This record gives sequence, C-alpha cells and structure tokens, in this order.
Amino acid sequence: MNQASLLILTALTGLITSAVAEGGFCSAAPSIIHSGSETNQLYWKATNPTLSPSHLQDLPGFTRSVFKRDHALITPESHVFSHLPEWTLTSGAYLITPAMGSHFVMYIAKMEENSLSGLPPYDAERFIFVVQGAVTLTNISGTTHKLMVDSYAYLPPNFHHSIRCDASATLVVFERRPSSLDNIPNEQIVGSTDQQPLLETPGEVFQLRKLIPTSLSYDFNIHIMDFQPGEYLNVKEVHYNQHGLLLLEGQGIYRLGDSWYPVQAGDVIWMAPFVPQWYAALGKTRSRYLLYKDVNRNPL
Ligand code: UGY
Ligand code: MN
Repeated sequence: MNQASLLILTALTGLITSAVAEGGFCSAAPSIIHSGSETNQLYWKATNPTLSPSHLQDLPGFTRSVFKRDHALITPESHVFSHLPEWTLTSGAYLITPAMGSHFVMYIAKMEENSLSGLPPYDAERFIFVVQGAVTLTNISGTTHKLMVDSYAYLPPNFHHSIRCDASATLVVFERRPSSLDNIPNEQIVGSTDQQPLLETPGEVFQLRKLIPTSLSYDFNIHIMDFQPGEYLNVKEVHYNQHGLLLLEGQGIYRLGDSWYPVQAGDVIWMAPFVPQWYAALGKTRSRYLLYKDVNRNPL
C-alpha cells in the first residue's frame, strides 16, 4: 500500500470510529441535546419538551397523542395555542374541557412581557401553578404575591384578582364550577410545593404532597406525586374521581384502560371516572406529576 492509500484508510477508520462512538449504527439517534445552565432549571423539560425526537423526524404526522372515550394523552407536539379570551398578551392551549366529558378545564397559559390575566367565568373557582417564569398575583384589596416556579394559588369563585407577568411565564390552570356554592371557601390560598409536608401513602411508595387543604369545603385537590425510577403505583386504580395530569419531570409508562403509553415531561393526561390507571417511573431521573382530583363530594 502506498502512502496516499494509507492516509485515506486512516482517515476513513477515524470517521467510522467516531460515527460508532456517537451513537452506533443500530441505536436510535439521540434526542435534541441542549447545553447550558438552563437545562438545570426546575421543570425545564416540561416547558421545553422534545417535540420531534430525531429518529422520528422523517415521520410527518407522527404524534403520541390519543383521544378515547375515557382518557386522552395530549403530548406537546399537538398542543394548539391561541389567544386566551379576556387575557392580554397571553396564548393558551385548552387541553381538557367538558367537551371530553370532564367537569373542569385544564389549560396552559403562556404569558408574555407585560401580560395580564382575565377572570374565570362567573362562579368558577381557579387554581394556577407556575411551571416557568414568575407572575404577580394581586387581589382586590391590593395584596400582592410574587409566584415563582413551583408556586401556586387557589382562587375561590367570584374572587377578584389579577395575574401580571413582567417578563414571561407558563402557568397550568384549572377551573371548575362547584356543584354548589354553599360552604365554598372565600379566601385565596397561596403556597409553594416545597413548603407542603409529605403525606402518608399507606401501601404505596410514591411521595405525596397536597397543595390545597383537605377540609370538606374544597371540592378538589391538586396532588404532587414523586416516583423514583423503577417505582410504580401498587393500586391498579379504578375510581369515581376525574383526573387532569401534567407530567412535570421524568418519564415512564402510563396504563389507561387497556392501553399502555410511554410518557415524558410535558405530557398531559385526561382520566375519566373509572378508567383503570397505573403508572411506573422509568429512566434515570425522578418522575413528578401534578394531578387534579375531585374530592369531598357525594357523587350522587
Ligand atoms: O390519588 C389518586 O387517585 C392518584 N394516585 N391517581 C393517579 O396517580 N393516577
Ligand atoms: Mn387516581
């Protein structure tokens, strides 16, 4: 072999070695890799999900989203945003609404610089949770609260308030009309997840926090549930309550009815009453989800 051929052979070997080292010929291509400190921010993956894993980019029309009679999985590549009525400089994606059979709405609100919320419909209660950025909540007496990522507020029906955003923020919002306005709370609640105590979960291994008081006057609660990789629900739940879920961190498998879905941070799930439900956390990091659950009312 002459010197020129030897040089070409060496260069080719180098190329092949680096191709194998970067993922191998048979392995799936890696998802888009982000660098920088922003990837370390809390819930960063929920608001910056991988919309098109690179090995699926050549499949136009591919989505993991599913809509069935008793459940729906709505993944970020199918979230459709439009201007939120009554809000300024805010776009929203309604992901769960009564058109599916739910008694509540769940939407994501993306607030821009100098944006302002509108009020919920008459008689509807509202819950907001900050997934990205920061907002200022002001009530009618002028009291303000700065809500950062992981902070939340419960706002009773017909409770005048405004949510202002100076830079940018992403909120997940739940609204519902209580079945009766008797004994409904009239005070707002403001808090943050890490201030809430871990609760007992007999027979289960996940960690549970509840963001709203458990007293009878509240007709729903918001649970924050944490699973380490490999942990799963012991109870194969079937119950009368409805759920709206946002996966904030991690990935795993959600069983809904007879279907088993791979899920990841940013996914939203609607669970109708009595849909069989089960979750197992996979991957290398903690799974955390936020879960709406109607409680404290006789279903009759
Ligand atoms: O409280 C619940 O119903 C909750 N464990 N359900 C769920 O995580 N799907
Ligand atoms: Mn459940």
